[in-house]
Amino acid sequence: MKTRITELLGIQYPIIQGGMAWVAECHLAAAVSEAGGIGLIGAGGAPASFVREQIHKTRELTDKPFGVNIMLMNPEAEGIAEVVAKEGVKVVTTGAGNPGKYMAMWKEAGVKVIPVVASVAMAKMMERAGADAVVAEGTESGGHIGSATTMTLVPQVVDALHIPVVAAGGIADGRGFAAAMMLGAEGVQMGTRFLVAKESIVHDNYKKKVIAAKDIDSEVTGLSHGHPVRQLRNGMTREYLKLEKAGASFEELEQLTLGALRKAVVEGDAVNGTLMAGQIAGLVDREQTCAEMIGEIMDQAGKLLNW
Ligand code: TUI
Repeated sequence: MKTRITELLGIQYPIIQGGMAWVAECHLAAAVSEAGGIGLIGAGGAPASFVREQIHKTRELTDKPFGVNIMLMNPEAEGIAEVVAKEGVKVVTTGAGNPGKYMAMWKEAGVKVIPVVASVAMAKMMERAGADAVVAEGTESGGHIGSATTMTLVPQVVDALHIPVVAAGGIADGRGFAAAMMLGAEGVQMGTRFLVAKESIVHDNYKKKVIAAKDIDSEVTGLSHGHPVRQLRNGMTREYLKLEKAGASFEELEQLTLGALRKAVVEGDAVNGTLMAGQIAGLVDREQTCAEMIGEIMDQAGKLLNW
């Protein structure tokens, strides 16, 4: 299967693993790359030294290309951007901001740049700034989200750009993959399905919640202060939404969420932790290896698309 994304990244299948903070570390990234997609190390809120270490560990686990995702709200984003250039990783993806100021440095280092965008305006800005591709991420996604749905965003971004577009948000099987291709995407990015991979270090309590989740089990917190985050409904979201409705300040709400993602991923606190997951969690029903997941998806998509 060949698209401009497989060519750009030198990979077998155009499947990018989402750069999930705390979740996407060397084991998951290497497993996805070994399976023919491209794995990412999710820098999240980590320091640059951690990211460098993770790059070295991933290189020990695979000879295949992999990348780094930088969450641009991280105060250490600049240092991480430099590590990515110095280490010469294959590709960098970015989220939650505009990576324009790092673009020249990355291009000079030969790093492919694929910003994650949630609007046509941002997508066009990224193409003008020299991006190699974009990920158009719909509001179905887990974590920090925009407002447009994948179904509406992807074809509009495809029409507005010349560079290839990767679809994200609500994709977890071969049908979603095939649908994304029909919308004009040349690859997909998936987070929620890989969250429950055998190679994912996510605490079992968290994985079980994703596997048990039904179609309407996610909530969006933080809409009132402009940082909407999709996560599974639990004690944390109930408390947050109650405070948010009562007009709590950003600082007050921050207190509640501080460290909550780590609490869910590392400690397995499924009540007070933030269980970030996309709306497609209802479709994700078992733990498998990344190779099994990718094999199944490509098999199903291949039949639908007559490859
Ligand atoms: O970044 C994501 N998803 C994320 S980041 C994250 S870490 C976090 N942890 C706790 C609380 C909040 C966040 C969890 N999930 N996805 C990519 C994405 N980027 N979605 C939306 C955007 C985006 C939004 C605005 C990209 C650019 C943008 O532009 C704003 C600007 O600066 O012009």
